Amino acid sequence: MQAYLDLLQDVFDNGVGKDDRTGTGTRSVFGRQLRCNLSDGFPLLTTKKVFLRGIIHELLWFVRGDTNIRYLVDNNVGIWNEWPFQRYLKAQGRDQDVKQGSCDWQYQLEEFITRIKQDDDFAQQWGELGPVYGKQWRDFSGIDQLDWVVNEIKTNPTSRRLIVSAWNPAEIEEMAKAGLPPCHTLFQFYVSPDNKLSCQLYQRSADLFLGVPFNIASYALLTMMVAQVCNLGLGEFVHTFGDVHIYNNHQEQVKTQLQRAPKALPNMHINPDVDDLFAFQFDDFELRDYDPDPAIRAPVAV
Ligand code: THF
Repeated sequence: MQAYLDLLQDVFDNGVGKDDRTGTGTRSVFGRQLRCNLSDGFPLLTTKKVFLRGIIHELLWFVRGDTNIRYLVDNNVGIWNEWPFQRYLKAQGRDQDVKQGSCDWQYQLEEFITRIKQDDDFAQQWGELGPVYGKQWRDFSGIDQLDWVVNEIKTNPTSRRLIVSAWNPAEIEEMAKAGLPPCHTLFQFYVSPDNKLSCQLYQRSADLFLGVPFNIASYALLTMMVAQVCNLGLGEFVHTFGDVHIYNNHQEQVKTQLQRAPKALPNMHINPDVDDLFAFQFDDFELRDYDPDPAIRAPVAV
C-alpha cells in the first residue's frame, strides 16, 4: 500500500486549497490513479487500523440492494448515520441549533440511532438514504446490474462492456436530498486471457484520508466475491480518481500516518462454498495476519 501513502503525500504537498459543499475546506488535485495486484494480499492499510467489520457490512448492504441505514445500525456500523440524522434535524428546523460535533449533537445522534433500532416506522421514514448505491446496483430503472454483470462475465468474458453504474442522472436530485450522489460512480470488470478478474473504479470525489481506505478494501472484496462466483483468478484493482482531496481537519492525522512504514498485507479468506453473489454472509469472510498500527480518529464531513 505504498502507492496509497505516495498519493497521500502527493495531495498533501501539491493539493490546492478548495472550498467544498460541506464547508470544511480541502486540499485537492484532479485525476490520479492507484493500482494493486489482488494476489499480493488483501489491500487493507496497515499504517492505521481500518474498520473492516464496517466495510464488509456496508458491502453486503449494497449487494442486498438496501438503502436504509437500519441494517447497518442493527450491526453496529455507524458510518452512514450522520446523513439521515442531518436530514432529520433539518426537517425539524433544528439543523442550525445543534452544531455538528458538539456534545448536544452527539447525544441527539445517539438518541436518533436508538430510535432507528427500536422503532420500525421511524426507521422506515428517517433511516432511508434515497436511491443510493444499493438501489442503483440492483434496480437502475428496473435493471439488476449486479446480476446482469455476473452473468455477462460468465457467458461473455471477453466483453468490454462489463460496467455497473451508480450514477443515474434521473435520480441524482433524490439522492442529494437524503444522502449523497454516489462518490464511487462507475466500475468495470475485465477478464484477462489467463482468466483473472480485474476491476476498475471511477471515483468522482474522494476523501483520501477517511473514505479511500474503505473504498479500496470494499472494491477489492467485491472483486474477490465476483471472481469466486465466476470461477476466475484474481487480477488487479485499479482505482481512478476525479477530485481527490484531504479535508483541512484531517491534516494532523495525515502527518501521523505519513510517518509510519507499511507492513506486509493481510490475507482475506472467503468461504469457498459460496457460489452465488447474493448468498454471501458476514461470517463467510475471515481476515488473517492483519497487524496494523493503531487507528487514527478523524471527523467525517457531512
Ligand atoms: N463523505 C465524506 N466526507 N467522506 C467519506 O469518506 C464518505 N464516504 C461515505 C459517504 N460520504 C462520505 C461514507 N463512508 C467513515 C468511513 C466511511 C464512511 C463514513 C465514515 C469513518 O468514520 N471511518 C472511521 C472509523 C469509523 C468507525 O470506527 O466507526 C475511520 O477511522 O476509518 C466514503 O465512501
